[in-house]
Amino acid sequence: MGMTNNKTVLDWIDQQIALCKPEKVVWIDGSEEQLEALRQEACATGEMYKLNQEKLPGCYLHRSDPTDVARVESRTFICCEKKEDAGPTNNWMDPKEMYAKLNKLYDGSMKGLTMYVIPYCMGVVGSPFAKYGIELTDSIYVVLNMAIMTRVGKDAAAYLDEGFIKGLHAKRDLNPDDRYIVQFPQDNAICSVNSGYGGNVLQGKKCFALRIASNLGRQEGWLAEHMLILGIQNPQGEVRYVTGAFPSACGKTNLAMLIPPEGYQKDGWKCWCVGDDIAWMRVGPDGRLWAVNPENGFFGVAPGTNEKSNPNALHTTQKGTIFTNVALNLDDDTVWWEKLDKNPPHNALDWMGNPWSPETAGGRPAAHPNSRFTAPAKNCPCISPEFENPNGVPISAIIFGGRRAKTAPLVYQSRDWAHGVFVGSIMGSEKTAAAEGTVGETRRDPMAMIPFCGYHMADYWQHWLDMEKSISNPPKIFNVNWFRTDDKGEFIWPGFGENMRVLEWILKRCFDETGARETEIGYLPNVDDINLEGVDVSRETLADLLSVDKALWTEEVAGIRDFYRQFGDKLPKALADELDALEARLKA
Ligand code: OXD
Ligand code: MN
Repeated sequence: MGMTNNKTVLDWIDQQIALCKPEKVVWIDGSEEQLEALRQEACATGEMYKLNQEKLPGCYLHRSDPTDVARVESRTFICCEKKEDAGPTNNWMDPKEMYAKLNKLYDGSMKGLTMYVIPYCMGVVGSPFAKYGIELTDSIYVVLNMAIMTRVGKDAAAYLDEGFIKGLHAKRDLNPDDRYIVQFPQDNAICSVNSGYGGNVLQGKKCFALRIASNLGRQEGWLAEHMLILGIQNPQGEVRYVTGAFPSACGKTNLAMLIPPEGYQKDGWKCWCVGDDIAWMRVGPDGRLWAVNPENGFFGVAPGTNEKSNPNALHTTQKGTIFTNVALNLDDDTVWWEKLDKNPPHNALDWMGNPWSPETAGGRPAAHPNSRFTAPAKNCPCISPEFENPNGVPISAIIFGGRRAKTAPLVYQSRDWAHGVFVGSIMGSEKTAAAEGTVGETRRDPMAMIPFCGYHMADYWQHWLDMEKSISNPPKIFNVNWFRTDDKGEFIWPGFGENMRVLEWILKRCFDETGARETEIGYLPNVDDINLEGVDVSRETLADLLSVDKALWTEEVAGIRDFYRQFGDKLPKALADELDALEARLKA
């Protein structure tokens, strides 16, 4: 269709056509006419369902196969040449062996089907941060989701000469035993097969923007991170930016779209969302770290999203959104999920398309716990005016967080960059009853990158440590924990919008505008350094939230030693030294 004359691109596509043998090949040009025709086709075949267009204009529902509802870490591979370069936290297979396996699966997989060629851009097209890719897929659902999550079509295709990430996706028969999500860093290539579920097959997101991009960042001297980007505007009108990494189920999307408490709003504070999941960060000419969100939409978890927990996310999903695996309210063709409101529909279909009502469900959820919305970023009421700034936004603070009942205080600041990398490397969450494994056991998830780091985790830490040399004006690094509990297991800190109080302290620390006290684990606020006006938290409770239990931290040191052991002599010496220094301070 003449969207590119690039011979490398065209030859590669021809090879994939010869392999998959589609009946037809269609290039996605990004036009509304073409996308609309595809929506109609998907509705005609039952792949999508058109929702109430008065209440939810441009919105559709899709149900994935019940055996294909989440990312599958056990079937996700990093296929670099040498096993030791993938490290102990990734699955690895020899690239030749993997290609042989995949080629068998792809061979003839698109017979009678259409192959869609999606040229796409991660980042603002033409910006110095942007990277380009092509995903070949036999799924209209993938095309339509990619058109929300990334910039697709002619504009992106015009830049393919700058190099591109090769992506191939075939749904095949969705056999879970032959499901593969594979990254080949040496070839800048991604292959997914036997899945139709978002996180596995929308290749721009985890596969490209994290697993492949983390490799590019290492080679080119920048960082591809699993982080939200949030702008915080103070009453003087100045906007300061933070990025934040959190494991799943820690409220990352809520923090990315935070609404300040009423008192803060009256004083003129505002928050702006730049991104909710991924940050690409480079050193700017001013020596600061600048971040862009390479995505163009949100692929958010639906259950739990409501008018209270995250009104901005809810409003974002009211138009132009694809819902996956939520419940359908048959009375008015709208959608529902657990905790959306207290009025579950009585005449509904659950996420599998079976009749559902609260009376007859017997506790069966209406929506899958990992049901999702794919919504355009521009719908978000608090989307940052800098969202499309090709140079990104300057980062003042990097925040790491997890879910810890006792150990981690509400917030602490690292002593310096290397200590901050240490703080990121020991991130973890305690298992809740919902996750498999022993309740209370800490699952370490350094920088929230365990499933997404495209090379050896210890080399990744070394890359973080090395970045210090090129950042003359580095962001300060912090850790937060919204999840401390009392003796009854109840959360002590109210969280949500009230987290603004912690963000205020963090940003003030970055500009030497507030105090702190030095402890064994880093710098903590004094009780008077956190604003408690207008929130039902006493000074005593805050003091408790800001306490450091030496006995627990001594246990923590032992846990970290255990965790570090698997990285052997690849563990950066700077991190081993940080651990020893922490232990020494606790003993002193
Ligand atoms: C996501 C994830 O879907 O981190 O963003 O799993
Ligand atoms: Mn994520």
